[in-house]
Amino acid sequence: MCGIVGALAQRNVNEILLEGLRRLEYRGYDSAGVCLVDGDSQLQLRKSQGKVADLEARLAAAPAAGQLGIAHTRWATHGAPSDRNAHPHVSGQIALVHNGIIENHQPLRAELRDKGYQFTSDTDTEVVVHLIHSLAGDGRDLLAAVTAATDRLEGAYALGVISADEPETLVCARSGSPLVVGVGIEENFIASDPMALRQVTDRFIFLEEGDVAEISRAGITVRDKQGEEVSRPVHKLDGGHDAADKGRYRHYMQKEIFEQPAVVEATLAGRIGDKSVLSEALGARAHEILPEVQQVQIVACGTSYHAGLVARYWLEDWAGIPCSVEVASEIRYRKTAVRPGTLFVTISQSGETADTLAALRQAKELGYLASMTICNVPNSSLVRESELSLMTEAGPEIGVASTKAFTTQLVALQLFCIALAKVNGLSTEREAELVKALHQLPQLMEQFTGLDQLVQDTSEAFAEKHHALFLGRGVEYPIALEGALKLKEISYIHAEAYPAGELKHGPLALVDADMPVVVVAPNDELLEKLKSNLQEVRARGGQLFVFASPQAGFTSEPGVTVVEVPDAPESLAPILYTVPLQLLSYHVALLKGTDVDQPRNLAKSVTVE
Ligand code: HGA
Repeated sequence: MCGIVGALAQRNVNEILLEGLRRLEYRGYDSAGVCLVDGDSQLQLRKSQGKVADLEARLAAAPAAGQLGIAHTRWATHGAPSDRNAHPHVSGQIALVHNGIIENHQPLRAELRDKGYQFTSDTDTEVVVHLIHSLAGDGRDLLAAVTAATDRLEGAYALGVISADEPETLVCARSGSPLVVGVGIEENFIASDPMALRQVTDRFIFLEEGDVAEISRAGITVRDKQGEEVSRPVHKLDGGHDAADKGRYRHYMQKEIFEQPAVVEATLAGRIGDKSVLSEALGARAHEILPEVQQVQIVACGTSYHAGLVARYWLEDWAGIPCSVEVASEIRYRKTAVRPGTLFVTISQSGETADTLAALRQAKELGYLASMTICNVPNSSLVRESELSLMTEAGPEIGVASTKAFTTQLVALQLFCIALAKVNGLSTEREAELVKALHQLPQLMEQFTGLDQLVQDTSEAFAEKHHALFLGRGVEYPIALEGALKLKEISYIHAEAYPAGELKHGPLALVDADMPVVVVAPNDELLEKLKSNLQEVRARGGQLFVFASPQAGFTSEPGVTVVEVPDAPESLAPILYTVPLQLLSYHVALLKGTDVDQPRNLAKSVTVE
């Protein structure tokens, strides 16, 4: 998704801005741009469709320097990816970068056209810079003009704005899209993600909804929605991982798959004792809230939604608590009936997923008992705005296709489900059994990543295919969904997942010798039923690829390839069986030569609706 970086310093900030953009590249984008105010108080604008490297080439051909500047990576929502639609956008002496969507851009555009403004892009963003310009024309300074403009905007925005007439000021504002201020010594910065500024500071102010900030070299003034000056805390973020390092791996996605044993261990650390989930695991308020929970509503998008679907099986089975799971972009736009005692649970890697965040904000008005988030980024909007939060300790995830974030979400969800089951009569023996399995998880995860070569050999059968089916039953059905999503995302092969029992109600019509059918087949009570479903596929010439342990009793034969996986406790199967499916999509993508870490049309942390 779009990235914003801005800086005001006593040195040339061009390289700070470019390094910031490079650090945001992993999110997926289609164009990049920078605008600096030079020593003669002139705007120096350079933009380019394509990668940050293309922008750098443009800067090498036409250098620009300045002590005040803004920069952007764009992921198009309104208007095709192109040089002219790339940000920053300029109106007179004012330049602006924007993340988000301005929903009332059409009436604003008409109004501004009537005033004589000419539009040079197809973006919703351009209306904002002309609006600010028109308001500044009424004698307002940049801060006053931006503040007045935000009153007219509908939708979501994070804005970074500069004016060549005010070379000592950087103004920014946020509503619905994340923005932080990086605090330096005699220099200050803005970014849509602290990661962009880690090379220049470790101190950050997280702006809140409706905040407008005026930044000079010496200080930062924040005003809230009501225009009142407010003091926002400065957070010191510790070192963290340097996400820019792929180490010995060819792709971030590959690195992240192989990190899973370690990050799963980190997510469990300090949260489980010998035989029980530690009550502190879910945060201080869990003691009061969990006993009141009578129902759970999980809301998420994409891969996180699949994690939620898995949790439903665990919650209903272990805690006897009814659970619904819904994608955020749906629930937020329908009338929902909320029963008393319902806990609202969001799941998101970034904690900034626009639809999930909007659903949480809406939920606050709807009478839910409380909210909880499962999230990978401390201090993100979802964490700050939820009553309970359970962090996944996956570290920065750079590959657009989520891997380690998903498996750590499953671990965190399992801890949550056990904790909730404990207050709903889960026996100490059963808890001890589940916790014993969790202790084995990092080591088993290691064994499952060790399937790499075997899966690589299997992947060759997929490289020339145009479609694939993924089957699972019970708790493995969401894992089949996740496997199909991974294949779609990075190899662009059309893949669908079905609960195996649904085959005969339609998808069986698709099965022929050209249709590889991937089956997630752990040794559980649905195994025999699953085997019957697979007979239905074989009878139609479908090519089966079965991921199963030796105990499941499958043997490879013409038309059936069994990928043998280690035996594992049933409660861990969804987490572990995910790994070979991730490896499968990775190896198929390698064979197809696609951009594994930044697949076409997709972006990381989807901060627009
Ligand atoms: N709507 C703007 C910005 C898009 C964005 O924030 N993407 O993540 C545009 O299309 O340029």
